[in-house]
Amino acid sequence: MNNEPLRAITTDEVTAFGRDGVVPLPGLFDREWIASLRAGLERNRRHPTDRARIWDRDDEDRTVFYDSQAWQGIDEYRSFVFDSPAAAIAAQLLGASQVTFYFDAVFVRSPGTQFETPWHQDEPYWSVEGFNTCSIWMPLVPVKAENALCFVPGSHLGNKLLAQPDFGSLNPDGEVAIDTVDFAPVAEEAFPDIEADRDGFGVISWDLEPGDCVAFNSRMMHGGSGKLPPDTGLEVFTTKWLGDDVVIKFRDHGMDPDHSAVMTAAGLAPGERPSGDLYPTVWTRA
Ligand SMILES: O=C(O)CCC(=O)C(=O)O
Repeated sequence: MNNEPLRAITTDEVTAFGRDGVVPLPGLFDREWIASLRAGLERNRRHPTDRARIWDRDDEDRTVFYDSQAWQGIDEYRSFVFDSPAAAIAAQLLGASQVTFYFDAVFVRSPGTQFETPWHQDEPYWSVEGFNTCSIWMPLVPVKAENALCFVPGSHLGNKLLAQPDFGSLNPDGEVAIDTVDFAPVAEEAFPDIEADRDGFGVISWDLEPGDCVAFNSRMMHGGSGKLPPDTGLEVFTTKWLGDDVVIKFRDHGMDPDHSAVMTAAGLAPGERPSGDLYPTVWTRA
C-alpha cells in the first residue's frame, strides 16, 4: 500500500483547490488501499457505530447507509488515516504546517438508489471552525460524473450562514439518536436552489475510478450524488482533515456529527485546536 501519492500533486491542482475550493485528483491511491478500505467497509456495515443511520430506504429496499467516526474500531480505516498519503495530500493542498485528522464518514448506496445527497456545506455542521479544511472524497468503485458528488466552484469563499438541511431527519427506519436542530432560526439566508439552475451555478463533478479522489474545502456547496442506474451501486469513503487555522467551536444549531460531548470528555474546549487520541496530528512539516 502506497505511503506517498502514486504521482506528484501538480501546482495547477494546488491552485485549483485554493481558487475553486475543489479539485479532482486522479490516480493517487493504489489498489491495495481500495481493497483494504472495501474490506473495512464490509465490517463497518456488519458492525455499525451508534452514529450510523440509513439516510434513505425506498419501496424496493434500496438504501443509503451512512456512518462516521468508525476509524477507531475498523483497523483498515485507522491504517488509512495514519499510513496512507491522505494527510500529506491535504497538507500540500492547504499549504499547512500541520494536518490533524478530524473524522471519517462513509456513504454507501445500493444499486439503483435514486436518493440524492441534499445540497449543503460541511462546516456549519461541524464542531470546529476555520477556513483551512480538506475533505478527501474517495469512491471505492467506479462512478460517473452524473452520479458523483457535485460542487459549486468558488462557493467556499462566501461567508454567510445559509439554512442547511437537517440530516438528522434522514432516517426512514426510525428515530435518530442525535439531537440536531433546524438551521432556519439562525441562518442569514436560505440555501440557494442549485438544482433549479445547475448551469448558472457552474456545477461540476467528475468520472472517477477507484484510486482517484476529489479534495474539497468544507465551506463548499456540494450535493447531488446518487440517482444510480439499476445495476450500479456506490461506495464512498471520506476523510476530513484540518489545517492551521481550525479550532473547536460548539454551535447552538445543527451539529452533525456532534463532537462536543467526546471533545469535552477528552478535556478539549472551544477555541483550542482538536488534539489527542481522537484528533491525531498525522502530518507535520519537517
Ligand atoms: O457522498 C455523498 O453523497 C455525500 C458526501 C458528503 O456530503 C461529504 O463527504 O461531505
